[in-house]
Amino acid sequence: MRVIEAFRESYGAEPHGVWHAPGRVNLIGEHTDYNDGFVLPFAVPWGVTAAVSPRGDGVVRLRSLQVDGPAVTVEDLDGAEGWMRYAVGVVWALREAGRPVRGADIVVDGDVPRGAGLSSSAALEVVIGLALDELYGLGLTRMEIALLAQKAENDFVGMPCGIMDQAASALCEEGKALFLDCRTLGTRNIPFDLAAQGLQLLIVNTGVHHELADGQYARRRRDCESAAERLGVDALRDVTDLAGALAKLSGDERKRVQHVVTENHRVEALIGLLRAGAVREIGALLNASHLSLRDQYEVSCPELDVAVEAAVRGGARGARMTGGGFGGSAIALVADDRVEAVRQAVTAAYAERGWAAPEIYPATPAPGARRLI
Ligand code: GAF
Repeated sequence: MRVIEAFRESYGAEPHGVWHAPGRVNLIGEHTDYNDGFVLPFAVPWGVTAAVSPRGDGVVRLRSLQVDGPAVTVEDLDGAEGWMRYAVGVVWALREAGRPVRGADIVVDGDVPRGAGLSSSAALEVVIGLALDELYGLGLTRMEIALLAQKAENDFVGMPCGIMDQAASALCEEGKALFLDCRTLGTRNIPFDLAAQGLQLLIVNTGVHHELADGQYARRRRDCESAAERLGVDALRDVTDLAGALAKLSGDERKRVQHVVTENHRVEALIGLLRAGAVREIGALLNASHLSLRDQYEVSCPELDVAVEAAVRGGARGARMTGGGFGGSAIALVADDRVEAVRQAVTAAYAERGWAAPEIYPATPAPGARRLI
């Protein structure tokens, strides 16, 4: 295993163990997690693998096989830079929580496709959290690991994300999607077997990330919080009379509420269809989610819209952007015999606009974080 060889080469010893945590796609329930709402992600077969040993001092040494150069020694966690902040942020969060975590030697190897928006950062946080939990005998639950990973991202990296990505990486199961109530943190692993129905879920990786969009995520959060305050509810999850709420709001707040409230209903409706064995019928909900994210939440972009429209035109049963938006990936639910047509339709639509061809690959629900060795 590459990560073990690199560990030996960097630190002159065998790692105490090797762990893996996956990235995720979100089937539905977008921008609902920080509104105390519902999400339905599943783990993808790509993620971050980490070889880790504990250290008796407070030092963290880190190396990534995706970055040239030798291991970096971090003595002062605050001084860590770039990708390393996601990893040492977890050490910081554990110490903040009063956990007796000293140092660690770490080598990571990631295979989440670049620019895909499939949560490689959450995978990195969760794999470090799981490794340290086991190496230091902390006895944390999977949800506690996810919450510490989220705290690292919120308070150490400075990205105000919700809990979805970390929870998906820590708690998903093979062949299942994870229903998560982001208020109660209750979860249910729901069978999501597409192959049995002659279906595939294609990921269309636009490969773009619109830099101008940075800061938009935090702005959307603020829109939601100010709307909740105006409506006198703790979170938008609590809006029960949508028409009444919309009548009290205007502008961006009105649009954001329209999205969040209807998106929560779409998650529940989709779960109802899965329970009824009607996975072929979920396409309309995916399409509606995309339109709502595009027009009400305003987090899509031309590359995502073209991918979704072309996929549907090519015969997908439904398609939508997935994740935070402004680039990353779209997903398309496609019958086996339409996969080639959808692939061609999306590729042609990109070529017409002079855009680089997007990568398109099927995703099946993979297992969540686990120890490999
Ligand atoms: C990003 C965030 F990290 C998640 O918490 C979630 O809000 C998502 O965007 C949108 O649904 O992935």
